[in-house]
Amino acid sequence: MESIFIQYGWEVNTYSQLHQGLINSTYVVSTHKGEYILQTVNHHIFKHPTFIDFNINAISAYLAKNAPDYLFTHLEKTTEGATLIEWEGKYYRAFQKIDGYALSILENEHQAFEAAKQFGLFTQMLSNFDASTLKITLPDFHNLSLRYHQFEQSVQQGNSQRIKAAKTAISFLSSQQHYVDQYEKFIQHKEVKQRVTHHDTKISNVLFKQMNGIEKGVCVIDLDTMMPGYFMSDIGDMCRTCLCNVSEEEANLDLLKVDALKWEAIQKGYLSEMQSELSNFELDHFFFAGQFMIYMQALRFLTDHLNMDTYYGAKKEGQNYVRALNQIRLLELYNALK
Ligand code: GN1
Ligand code: MG
Repeated sequence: MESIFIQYGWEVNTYSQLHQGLINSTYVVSTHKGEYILQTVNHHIFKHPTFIDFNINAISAYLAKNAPDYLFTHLEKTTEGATLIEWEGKYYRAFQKIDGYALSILENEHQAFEAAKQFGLFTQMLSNFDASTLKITLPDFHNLSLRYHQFEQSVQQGNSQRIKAAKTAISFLSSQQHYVDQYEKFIQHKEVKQRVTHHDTKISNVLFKQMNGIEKGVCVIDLDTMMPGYFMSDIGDMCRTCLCNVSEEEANLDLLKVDALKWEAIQKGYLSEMQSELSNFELDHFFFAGQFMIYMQALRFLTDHLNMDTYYGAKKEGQNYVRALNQIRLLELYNALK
């Protein structure tokens, strides 16, 4: 780490690792110039860390010119002016730490409104930015047809013991393939547009702050998967992570509850920024967005479990199986809202 600190010209007082996110490693570093967030980019998953760097810098420059007051995680420059460091086979980048806190579970619908408003504002701010100029940091990231195909492959080629034990979950997810057809119809529709999309709008990717006694969303973070995409990805992941009273790690499925008021709040919050941007056809797919993302996440977790956790990793035996079952239960509860 010392060599990284030197490249940024930091005199470091303390640093510690934050245990958030499944993919990258994140540290908070306290220096003589203030606090920074330092991250390694997982280049086994993000094969081209330079693409992420390009995208964040492109958006950063656009916002600095067109919306200088918008709070954004501008990348920190090294003493040589670089925003991405390659060092001993790892990639590093840093941001100034923004004042605020992240939540992993929402307590009330006000927070759901605030979070959705921030994600809506993000896309809205960039509505005149040409999304097609962004690099694709993860090809087919939210391509449900591909995710389904990968799931089928894992059922064919994965660990046979795990496949046997997961029989019920496998047949449930197979029986819900209609979501894939619906997704295909959605993306092919002429009223559907690709915009600058965050693609990881889980609740912990919004920062909150108390302002005059009111809890406000202040900005969105974690822009690695920011690329052209569909609004369904962002709404969907909010539904997936904001409506439930427990996280995707919860193994006791009886504890899961889904809150209809929070669903309303997500819709209101997002539309407070995005109403005029979305077509009627897109607006009609608000509920489907949640089904799409919860279903996809269940597929992804189960696929990884059957493939011996090669993507997400697992700290405990069967962790991705627990997550998959959790998401299946969440999907059932979500559908009951309708
Ligand atoms: C991963 O690393 P993190 O927690 O930001 C994943 C998301 C999943 C999420 C599930 C690049 O995000 O797609 O929704 O885990 N990111 C990638 O917790 O695969
Ligand atoms: Mg992420």
